[in-house]
Amino acid sequence: MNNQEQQVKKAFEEKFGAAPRLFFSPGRINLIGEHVDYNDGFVMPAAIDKGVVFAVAPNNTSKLRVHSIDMKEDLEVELSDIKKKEGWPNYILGVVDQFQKRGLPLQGFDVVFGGNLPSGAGLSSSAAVECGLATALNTIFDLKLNRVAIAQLSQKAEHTFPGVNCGIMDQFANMMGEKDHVLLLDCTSLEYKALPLQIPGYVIMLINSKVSHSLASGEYNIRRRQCEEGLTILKQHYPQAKSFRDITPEQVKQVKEHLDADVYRRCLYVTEEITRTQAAASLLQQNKIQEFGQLMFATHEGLSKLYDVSCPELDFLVEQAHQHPGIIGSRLMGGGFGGCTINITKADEAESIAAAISDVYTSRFKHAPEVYIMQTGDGTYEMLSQL
Ligand code: GAF
Repeated sequence: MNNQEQQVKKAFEEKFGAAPRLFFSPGRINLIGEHVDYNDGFVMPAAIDKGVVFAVAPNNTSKLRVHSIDMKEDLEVELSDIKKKEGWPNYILGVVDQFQKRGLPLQGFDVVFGGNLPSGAGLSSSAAVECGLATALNTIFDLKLNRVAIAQLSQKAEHTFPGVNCGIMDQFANMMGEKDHVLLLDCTSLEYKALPLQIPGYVIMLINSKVSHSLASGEYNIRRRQCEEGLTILKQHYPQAKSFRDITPEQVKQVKEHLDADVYRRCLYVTEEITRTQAAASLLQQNKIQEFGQLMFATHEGLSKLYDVSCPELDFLVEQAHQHPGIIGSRLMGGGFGGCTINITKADEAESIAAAISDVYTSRFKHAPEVYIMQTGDGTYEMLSQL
């Protein structure tokens, strides 16, 4: 058992005086396909080996009692009184509310949870909390939801309580991830292929700008609304199109004057990114990594100039990456407005490149970035061997 698991288990035993079941729920990275999961596109995420550990047990009361190790706070609520609150409790209460809305019977339970995902880094700690708790409740109360249903329930929980109208990517990667694979996910049908992630001689390096993003700040939901508005107009011009994936960037350009200027740029980005992700999937399967990396740079350009979800710090990190031949692809990852860039980097140069980029970044922004070499991992699981 690693330190994180031991700490969570011990905290549970001390607080609740019972033996819990333990669950691990991972964060995620995404190679390419950004802001297209809620636009019927394709994405290419992977679960990682860092995440959130849950210790959970029924408590024979009518209450849920939760302790967050990272926030050093408690939450105690009657199951009959589930309402929105401020901050982290919403990720818990939203999940409980979704079980109840689906008529799935919960009884009182105790939870302690704690993680090792850097917060605000764009590694989806929110999906890790939602899916981890949902899996634990599904297991201890034997509710028989399958893994995709848990991802969907968790996505809905994020919409209704924290209030972020996210797509399915993060929760799907969290539940369906497979070590050493990325998932090529069709966000319309939820069909997916687990593609082996073998890039000999390269590592996946994240550089955390340490600018804290806040999807809930509203910009994410605004992007989503702009895309919906754009698609409605595009469908009037292209009645055969059911979704963005049936519309080409060229077709968006042809009706530019009918779209609001920002809505036009959002739609152009989305149609380009959907095409790009399909091309990237095919390149990855042919081991054409250099070309794959070029598409990552192109994604960043689109996220920065058309989708307006970058910031000076992320643009700077990607510009720096461009100047190092040892990095073959780089872009902001996740919702944007801060968090990390993802970089495919030569393994034997990663350390020196990280040091060089950290130096120039620190002199430019007066705070240091953090660098992580990522390992993929499995989707949420119960740590059975620890029982
Ligand atoms: C966040 C959301 F939760 C995802 O659904 C996805 O839209 C992502 O931003 C951007 O690709 O992580």
